[in-house]
Formats: sequence, structure tokens, C-alpha cells
Amino acid sequence: MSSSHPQTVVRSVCPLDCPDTCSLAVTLKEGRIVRVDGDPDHPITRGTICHKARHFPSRVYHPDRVLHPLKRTGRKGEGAFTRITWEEALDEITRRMQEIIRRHGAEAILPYSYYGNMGLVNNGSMDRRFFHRLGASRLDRTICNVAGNRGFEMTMGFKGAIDPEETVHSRFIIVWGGNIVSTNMHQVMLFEQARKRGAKIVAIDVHRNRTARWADEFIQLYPGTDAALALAMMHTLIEEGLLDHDFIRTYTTGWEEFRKRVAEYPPERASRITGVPAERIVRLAREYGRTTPSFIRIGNGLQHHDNGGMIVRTIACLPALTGQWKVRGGGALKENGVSAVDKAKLERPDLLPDPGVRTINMIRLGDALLHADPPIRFLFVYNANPARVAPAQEKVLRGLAREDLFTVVHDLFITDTARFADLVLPATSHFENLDVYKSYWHLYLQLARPVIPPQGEAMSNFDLFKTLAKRMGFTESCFDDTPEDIIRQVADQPENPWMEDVTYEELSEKGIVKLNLAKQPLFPDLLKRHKIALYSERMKEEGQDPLPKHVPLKEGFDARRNGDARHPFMLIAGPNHQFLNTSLGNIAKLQKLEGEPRVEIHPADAARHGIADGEAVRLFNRRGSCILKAKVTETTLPGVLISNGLWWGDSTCDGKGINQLTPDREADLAGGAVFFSTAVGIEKV
Ligand SMILES: Nc1nc2c(c(=O)[nH]1)N[C@H]1C(S)=C(S)[C@@H](COP(=O)(O)OP(=O)(O)OC[C@H]3O[C@@H](n4cnc5c(=O)[nH]c(N)nc54)[C@H](O)[C@@H]3O)O[C@H]1N2
Ligand SMILES: Nc1nc2c(c(=O)[nH]1)N[C@H]1C(S)=C(S)[C@@H](COP(=O)(O)OP(=O)(O)OC[C@H]3O[C@@H](n4cnc5c(=O)[nH]c(N)nc54)[C@H](O)[C@@H]3O)O[C@H]1N2
Ligand SMILES: [Mo]
Repeated sequence: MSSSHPQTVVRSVCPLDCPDTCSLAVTLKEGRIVRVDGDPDHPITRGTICHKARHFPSRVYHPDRVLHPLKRTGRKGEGAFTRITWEEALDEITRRMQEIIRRHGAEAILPYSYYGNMGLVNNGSMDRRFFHRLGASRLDRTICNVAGNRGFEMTMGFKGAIDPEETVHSRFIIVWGGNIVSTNMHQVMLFEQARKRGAKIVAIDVHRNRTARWADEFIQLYPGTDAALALAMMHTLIEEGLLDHDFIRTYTTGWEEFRKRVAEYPPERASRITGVPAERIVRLAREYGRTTPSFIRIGNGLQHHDNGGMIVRTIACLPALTGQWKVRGGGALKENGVSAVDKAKLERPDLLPDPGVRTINMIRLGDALLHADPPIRFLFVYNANPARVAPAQEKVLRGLAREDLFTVVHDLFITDTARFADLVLPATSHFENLDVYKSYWHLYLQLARPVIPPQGEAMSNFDLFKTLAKRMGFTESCFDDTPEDIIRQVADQPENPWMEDVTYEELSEKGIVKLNLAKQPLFPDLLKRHKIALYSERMKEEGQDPLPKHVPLKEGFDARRNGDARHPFMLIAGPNHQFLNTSLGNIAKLQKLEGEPRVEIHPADAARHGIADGEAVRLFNRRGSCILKAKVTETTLPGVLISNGLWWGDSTCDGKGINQLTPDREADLAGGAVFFSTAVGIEKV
């Protein structure tokens, strides 16, 4: 049927915290978004997007969207609010901030944000400038990837510098601790092209997830044991002479010490640690050692462990042994943290009145709210949902419930965190903003112009922090910047080799430009500059073993040997397919597709605990508990439980989240999160 109202299609960009940073084709009818598709012309997106992005219209026009500022009328956590004006909200925020600064110092104010929106205009520029200038406590943003990224850097000297489009040339591919079918679907599409040219794909995971089912082979191991597997693979490579001696000599340091360490990990020993048969380890190593180019896609899952930094550092040694870095389609990638952006220019840490102001690790939010000295009196949450995503939820909720804490939450919805807010401020969606996006996986910089006007009285992060800066009387010229100025600061950096030839004009005209990897080739330039540290002085400086090794986890299996009989299971509480962390967890269609909060348990364990498929079970440990539905399945190993994602409180049996159970310990490197190093007990409800 033809319609009297013409439709138009405009380009936009997906803002979700996902490696793919997709280019979107948005269909508008009478000024309303009616459809979201993948942009067919984007070299990576190629017209394909996930369900989550297809459902953006249900998010943007959701009946529960916050469209006006709100003030709390009920108890903290209850979610009762009344409408107020922006004028009243901004007045109250500035009055409270000024009073707290006068009486206690700005350190009593803490921003809490992560990547609800990945745009550099709305995350990582005006917001950071504001809190720096204010002199607020600084937030160490550790919740996602830092342990693994630091581990990769420990070995390689840089974060990552591979064009993922080259992985179509790979012949042997390992997806290691990443559920890329759910979390990085365009890497799957590139690997599919490689597969058509004859590549073999092996997934290494604790769980037979979607990616394991898609791969040609699956190797299942016990949580936190990947370093032992990688070391045993290297043991076989050395034993059988599957080495590129010339590459090792030219581009690595510490070979002799490294070799001795590897000798301590014969496949039989690794088999006892990982649960993978020794013959299987040897076969994997032979295939890896004999096929060129080989490529390892390192996920985020395997670094959410006590030993996550060491695991990634160890895996990152593998490609050096066979010289894979010098071939197109060879090597390994954790993520492309290429320094295309001048963070200092965007974030302006130089505005800090006292550079020695305290820094709070975001994964320790509960403790910080309950025990920081001097206390935190003002919490400003944006782009994040800590009541659901932070570990040790019980402590976080107790902290958020403090009567003497003033909390502002800027979001599109009354999230579980916003329920604790004194003021809730309405945020625009990405379709309502001008922004620029840089992926942490592919190499394209993309511009997104607003597609629709701000809904209701929603305000972007950029405008909010700029307005607050003016109200606080900040006169530095950086607070006069417009979104266009920020985009210029991103795009115009002729002195940065990644950005050479890129200009604001070009970005503005084309909407998409590719970073210039060719100006900084990995081989041989980068590798000559940063030799690959098989023995790492930097690890030693961090108080870690300078050589790769298997380090036991602090609870769970390893502790069970020490007698933690009440909590005999390891729980892997990862993200799910249909939501993006908690974002989109309130879209009815996606909830339906995801089912319900579940925990997968091996049939032998279920039988031992008298648990039948579909029954409600309580998971517990000394940190907390939550109730889920049991799914009895052989996709998991005996002793390992797998849950499906981060659900909103009102979608769960008892309102409690899976993060009731997860520890707020810091990983071995960079203060990273250890969500998956969680020991639990299970019982029928
Ligand atoms: N659909 C969807 N996509 C997403 C997200 C989402 O919530 N939903 N979140 C986004 C974000 S913020 C991130 S950081 C990424 C995360 O995406 P990924 O990098 O894929 O990481 P996870 O999904 O956390 O975990 C991946 C796998 O690690 C496995 N794993 C756990 N412990 C171990 C271990 O010790 N060894 C090994 N080998 N495997 C282990 C888990 O079983 C899981 O299958 O995805 C992004 N994309
Ligand atoms: N158990 C367990 N916990 C985990 C993980 C896990 O695997 N297991 N994964 C961890 C990881 S890897 C990550 S990255 C974190 C993610 O943690 P968060 O970054 O907190 O992720 P979300 O739950 O998606 O919450 C983002 C919020 O930002 C809001 N938002 C979106 N756009 C805007 C905007 O423009 N302005 C404002 N003000 N708000 C906006 C969204 O509505 C949403 O409420 O979770 C971590 N938590
Ligand atoms: Mo993440």
C-alpha cells in the first residue's frame, strides 16, 4: 500500500557500548522514526544490525521515558517523584554543590558515569571538563576492560593496532573468551568471509554459548585457567619447533627466561588445571603453529577475573612465537585503543584545582558511598546504572539509600539507580544529538547529526554540563565550546599520525572517515619501537610475575580445594544477547526474546541438588543472594553456573540482581572488575 506521507532515510550511528559502532539508516515518516536498519554503505555494518538497534524506536518513544525533571517525594529506592522545572532543578543542583564545596570541599562530590552513550560530545568532553574544574573526586572507570587491556599492553607495549577488515585473510582463528555472535556481530561477518576462503574457527570458552555453536570447534575450560592453556600451547610450539626464530630474535625480549617458564607447563599439567584433555591442547597448538595467518580475537569475558590481566598478557605472547604479527590477517586483537583522540584536549584534566584530589575506583562504589573518608555527599550519575551493573550490589544499594547523600541521575528512564535519586534529569537519546563516534574495534570515525528534536524537555549531557558550568560561574573558554567545536577538536589533529589527512570538513561532508593505520604500520614500525615483552619489566613494577603464569582465582574452585564447601560453584554472570548491559532491558519485545532471568546448571549438579528444569533456585554467597529459574543443560561444565544478563529489578523474581553475588575485588592489573571470579551456593526455593 502506498502512503500519502513520504518517508525519508537519514544516517545515524549506534551509541551503544559495543565494538561495532554501527552506521544506521533511520527511516522517518512525518518527523517520526519508524524504522532503523543497518547502513548498507558502511564498509563494516554492511546493512546488518542487531535486534537491539532495530528496537531503538521503542526506546526513543517508550511510554516510560523521562521527559521532565523530577524531584523525589517518596523514600529512596521507592521511585515516587513529582515534576519540577529545569530552572528549579538547576538551581537546586548548583545551590547544593556550592554549599557542599563551602562546607566540605569539592572532593565530597563524585561523578559516576560509564558508556550508556559512546559519543565523544556527550561522553568524554564537557562532562569531564565540568567535574575537573569543579575539583570533584575523580572516578577510575575500570568496570569493563582495563585489566585485559593493560595485560595486552604489558606484552605488546601498545593497546591494539589492527584493522579488523584484514581478518578476512586469516586462516586459523581463535575466539578466546568472547561471545562475539552476541557482542561483536560484524567480526563474525568478517570471520565468515575468512571461513569461505578456508579458515577454521575455534572458540575457547567456559560456556557453550552462541559463538561456540557457530565456531567449527569448541574448547571448554574451567574459569580463570586460560593462561595455563596458552602456556601449554606455547610448550608444544617450542617442543615441536613451530617457531619463527628470526621474528623472536628481532622483535621480542626475554626469550631465555620465558622459555624456562613455559617448560613448567607441559600439556598434562595444563590439562589438570583447565579440564581440557592434553591431546586436545597439543592438537590446538599444532594447528595454530602450522597455519598462517592465524588470528586471536580476545574477548572481554576472560579478563573479568582476579587474574584477568595476566591471562590476556599470556595469550598475547602466542602470535610472537610464530611471527604472526608480520602477516596480513595475523596477530591478535583485544581492542583497538588507538590514540586517535587527544583526551587531554577534550577532557581538560589541567583544570583540576588540585591534581592530587582523590580517585575512586568505580567498582568500589558501595564501599566508597558507605565508608569514604571524607564522605561522599553528592553523587552525580549519568550514562550509567550502578544499582544494577556494579558488583557487590547489596553495598551499592545501602550506599545509595543514605539519607545524607544527595543524588542526581541523568537518564532516559527511571532506572533502578534513578529510583534512589533526589533529582532525575531527562536525557536526550542519541537520535536527538549531534555527536562523533570512534569505535574501539574498527577504524572509522563517524558523525551523527540529530534525527529528531529533543523529546519533551530532555537535555543532552553536553548541554547539561555546559549549562551547569555557566551556573557555577566557570569562565574558562572551553566552557563556551559548541558540539561542533568538540568535533573539530577530534577531527582536526594534523600532528597525530592516525588522523593525518582527516579534517573536520571531510568528516562533516562524508559523515565517515577512516583512521590512518597505514601511517603507523604495526609491522615493522610499532613492533620495532615496542619490542614484545615475553619477560615484562612493567609487570614486575606492578608487583606481578614478570613472566606469564597461571594464577589461581581467589574464590571458587581454587578456594574449594581450601574447603569453601558452602559455595562450590563458579558463577559466570555475563551480558545477554538481547540487552546491552541493562540498556534496552525495559523493551517488552526484547525481554520476551530473552525469556527470563535464568541460570544454566549441568544435569549432574542439578540431580545432586534435586533441581529440575524450570524450577526457581536461589544463588547465594556471603555478599548476597538472588532468585532465578534453573535451566538444566550440558552447555555448561559441572561446577560452573551461567546466568543470562543484567535485568531490571522489576523483571526479576525477588527484585535482586545477579550483582548481589559478584565481588568488588580488584583484578591483578589496573583495578579492573572481577565479575566472573564469583563462588556461589545454590538451593531450591
Ligand atoms: N548483546 C550484547 N552485546 C554486548 C553487550 C551486551 O550486554 N549485550 N555488552 C557490551 C560490552 S559493555 C562489552 S564489554 C562486550 C562484552 O562482550 P565479550 O567480549 O563477548 O565478553 P562477555 O560477553 O562478557 O564474555 C564472553 C564470554 O567469556 C566467557 N568466559 C567467562 N570466564 C571465562 C574464562 O575464564 N575463560 C574463557 N575462555 N572464557 C570465559 C563467558 O562464558 C562468555 O561467553 O560486549 C558488548 N556487546
Ligand atoms: N554481573 C555483571 N555485571 C556487569 C557486567 C557483566 O558482564 N556481568 N558487565 C560490566 C560491563 S563490561 C560494563 S561496560 C558495565 C556497563 O555499565 P553501564 O555503562 O552502567 O551500562 P548500562 O546498564 O547500559 O547503563 C547505561 C545507562 O546510561 C543511560 N544513557 C544512555 N544514553 C544516555 C545519555 O546520552 N545520557 C545519559 N545521561 N544517560 C544515557 C541508559 O539509559 C542506561 O540507563 O556493566 C558491567 N556490569
Ligand atoms: Mo563493557
